[in-house]
Amino acid sequence: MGQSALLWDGRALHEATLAGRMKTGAAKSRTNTLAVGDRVEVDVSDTGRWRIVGIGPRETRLERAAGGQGAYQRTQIIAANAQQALIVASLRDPPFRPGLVDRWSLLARRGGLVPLLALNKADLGTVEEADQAVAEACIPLEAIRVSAATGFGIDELRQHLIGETTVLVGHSGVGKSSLLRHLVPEADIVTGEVSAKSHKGRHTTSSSRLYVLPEGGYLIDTPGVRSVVLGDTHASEVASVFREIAEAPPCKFRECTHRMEPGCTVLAGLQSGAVPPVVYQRYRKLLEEADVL
Ligand SMILES: Nc1nc2c(ncn2[C@@H]2O[C@H](COP(=O)(O)OP(=O)(O)OP(=O)(O)O)[C@@H](O)[C@H]2O)c(=O)[nH]1
Ligand SMILES: [Mg+2]
Ligand SMILES: [Zn+2]
Repeated sequence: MGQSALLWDGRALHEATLAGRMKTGAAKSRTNTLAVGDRVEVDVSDTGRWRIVGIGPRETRLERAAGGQGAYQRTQIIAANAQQALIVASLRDPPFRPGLVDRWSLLARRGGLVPLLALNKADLGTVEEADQAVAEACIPLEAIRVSAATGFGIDELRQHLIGETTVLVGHSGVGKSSLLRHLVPEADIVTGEVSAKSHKGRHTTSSSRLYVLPEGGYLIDTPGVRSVVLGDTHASEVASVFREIAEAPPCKFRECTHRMEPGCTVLAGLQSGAVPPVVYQRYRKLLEEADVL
């Protein structure tokens, strides 16, 4: 979000600009000044112009690294004050990638949001295939199988959203906006085509937006991002994504990264079968990709 925004006052949307002194602060900051979901303080002029003069404290933040290193690392706040992150993935077109779910799950937990999974495009396979994809990947999240094409699972999904602020995240083309269209019927939402060749959706959602759910609560649609960069990450954060690793008994060393340390209960669990190999492989992959501290 740039220097202007749409504000929801509980009844209507208003276009607002950022007050001058806030722009000065924005130039120095290494992140976006305003994020969708922010609660703001406004000043309304005699002529009816809305200006944002302050931003309230953020209860949660979904944030990703956006280039730069060390002290110069920039971040992007994808959404503020959402309680849940609905990670949308598709069974096919684009193919299901558990590693992406892990990354979003880490970012959500880090920012104080509860991650959930919606496996969309269930119509492109059988129910068994959808169940199997989630089971094989040992995804430790509440997982809802849905299809925006047929409406399958939408009622179940709706139950999870009532009264909460939920941000939709996931790769381009997985069907975030299509799901939103079911949930917020009157919304005027643009969706795009997935090219048959690349299986990648065109970036159809170009900026994040908040929608009001008819049953109460809010949904935030975001553009699909190509790279989910974690930035500085502690090994324990990576472990927290995987149930079997997070719940393993304490290792001999408190700072154990579960790679080769003696007295590691995760490595022992891998031997005994308590930690499934697929979980351990994904843990190692995420650990390597993250700039682990
Ligand atoms: N078969 C099938 N196609 C779907 C389903 N949901 C969405 N699609 C199609 O997938 C394509 C992409 O859907 P979008 O809703 O635009 O995807 P998005 O996640 O919002 O994508 P970005 O805005 O680019 O991040 C469109 O052609 C949709 O019609 C589904 O459940 N089944
Ligand atoms: Mg979209
Ligand atoms: Zn260990």
